[in-house]
Amino acid sequence: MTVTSPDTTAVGGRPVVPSRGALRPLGQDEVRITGGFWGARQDVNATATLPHARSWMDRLGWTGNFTATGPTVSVADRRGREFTDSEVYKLLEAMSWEVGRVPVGGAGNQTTVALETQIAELTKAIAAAQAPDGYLHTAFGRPGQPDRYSDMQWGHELYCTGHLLQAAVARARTGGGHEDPLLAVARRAADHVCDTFGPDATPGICGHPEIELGLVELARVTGEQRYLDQAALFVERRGHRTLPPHHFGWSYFSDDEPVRQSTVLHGHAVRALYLAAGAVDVAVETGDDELLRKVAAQFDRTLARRTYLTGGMGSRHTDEAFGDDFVLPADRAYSETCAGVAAIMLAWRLLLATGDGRYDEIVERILYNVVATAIGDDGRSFFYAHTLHQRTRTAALADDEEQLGFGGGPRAPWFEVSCCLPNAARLLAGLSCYLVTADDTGLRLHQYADSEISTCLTDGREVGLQVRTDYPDNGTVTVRVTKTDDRPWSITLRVPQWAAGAELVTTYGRRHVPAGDIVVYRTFAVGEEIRLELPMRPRFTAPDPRIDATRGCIAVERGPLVYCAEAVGEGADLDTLRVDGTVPPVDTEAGVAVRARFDARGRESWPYGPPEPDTPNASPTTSLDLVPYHRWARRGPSTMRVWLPTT
Ligand code: FUB
Ligand code: ZN
Repeated sequence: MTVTSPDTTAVGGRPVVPSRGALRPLGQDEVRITGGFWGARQDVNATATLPHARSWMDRLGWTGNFTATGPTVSVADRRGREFTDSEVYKLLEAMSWEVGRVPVGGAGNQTTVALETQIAELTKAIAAAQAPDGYLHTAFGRPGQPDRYSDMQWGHELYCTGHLLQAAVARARTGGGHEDPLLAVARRAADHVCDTFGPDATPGICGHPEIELGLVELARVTGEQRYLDQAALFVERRGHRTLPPHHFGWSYFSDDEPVRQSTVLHGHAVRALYLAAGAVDVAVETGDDELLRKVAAQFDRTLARRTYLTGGMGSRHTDEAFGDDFVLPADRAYSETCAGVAAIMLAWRLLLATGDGRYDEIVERILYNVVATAIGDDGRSFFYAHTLHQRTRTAALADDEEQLGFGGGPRAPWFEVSCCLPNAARLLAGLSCYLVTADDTGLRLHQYADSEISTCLTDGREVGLQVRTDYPDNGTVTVRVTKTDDRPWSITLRVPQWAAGAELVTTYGRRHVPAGDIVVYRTFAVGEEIRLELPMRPRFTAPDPRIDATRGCIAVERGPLVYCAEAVGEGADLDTLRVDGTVPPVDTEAGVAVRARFDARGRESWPYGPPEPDTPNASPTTSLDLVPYHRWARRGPSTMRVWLPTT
């Protein structure tokens, strides 16, 4: 099986370029976000988050590790956990997508020029740290350090290499091209991995999947078959319990059962999701439809039984893992930001492969309720874990206060383990790539954002669209044709499941449209507009009764946004809240409101006792304002809950 021609994929700024599939992804050179909800966040990402992450990585010595551990310098100077190289690579990837988003000569020229300088400087340091045989990791293999690959379980060597390869792919596709020095480093590293772990060499796997994704994408850029073969081998090798036993169990490392035999994602959430995404890439490139079906089925079941309302995944703090089916406690939601990013990566790959619009919905849910929640307004603090119920008031942290340990806690400027911020940053910088695809007959709009689209259809015809919307505040999406010819083609719009009563307005009139994909196929004229009107009414949402932790509660959603009750400062005790589920939530000036009262009765000395009859409470309900979940913890210390007990 030969992967796609190398010459075609080193351009265009796309994170994923499958050689086959139902949909062709458009790149940053074809889709540009011009403003709105995501445009604002992309700007903050560029001007604040990237420099913030860079300064922390410099300050903590993570970037310096590449020079500090050079052949002539003492390894005692190496700083941080064994996976910090990957954070530098993710930052490099984010910087590369940012350069693709605002190319030199564009509006954000100065930022881009500065980024180019940083990319060149970091690339030089990384290249200098690479051993002559291609091995590259700053924590292993030098005198005084553990031997290379002596700790496959925790060493994260191949995990870091995977992120290096993804960064190099981003760089190649956003201007670096095939001759880019980071791509050369990546090729040497990938060759080393293939030499070391190939079919006739060491049969190892990394404790943290990720290399698979990097190898497949590098194969797509370079046309190098052995990278794809190696990725396929890593996927097949997993699940045979070759890693040493650990009290978290083999499932933590996705090494408890072969990928093809799993029925649901389990174990460490980020590991499981990266592996599944890599397996989809392998399946697509090798024509392995059985593997594709298996992973799609695992994801379906995970969505049906192991996913929070926000789209967040992972409910176990100890091992950052998926819980069993329906174990989705709101106050113990882990829902790591990285798991959100990884789930989008998986859903996007499945969407491209199958064309199934259901994947759009989960991408949207995670974007608005995990990714948008993760980062502070100024771009300089972030959530690692995303609780859905904050019982004790969040702490206020100083701007320079690092959070020790793994996850949890309030938005912090930095965590000892800071995988999440550069992960969100790389996604945000390249977000325009997740909005639109091309199919056999035209263009499909998957996510709605102010944007300009200019591309060629499969048959080479040039077409263009302009999208204007205040989504998600307002559900009107106006699509204007900016380039077309005198032959028909299609514009496909997505009507989300929640949008009952949606209407489509074209030059031929107005009509109701059901949830799903709405195809408008005809000969368009330049300037012609199609308007989709999605009703943005607040609505109650009930949980599956098998989720014991939320039984008796309801949540409020409006469009793609999950809402929450938040008590800022010394505000009300949200744990005594009761919402009247018979009175629908309404839009207000302040946002969304429900009828509620605060009346839970507690037991003083012992929290259990005989069941009490449900006596009607005479106290009247009052209007309670809710805020979008992504806005919580932005007004000072607060408590918060998404799931609201009913009267
Ligand atoms: O192990 C590297 C990263 O650190 C994982 O992906 C995150 O879950 C965090 O544990
Ligand atoms: Zn993370």
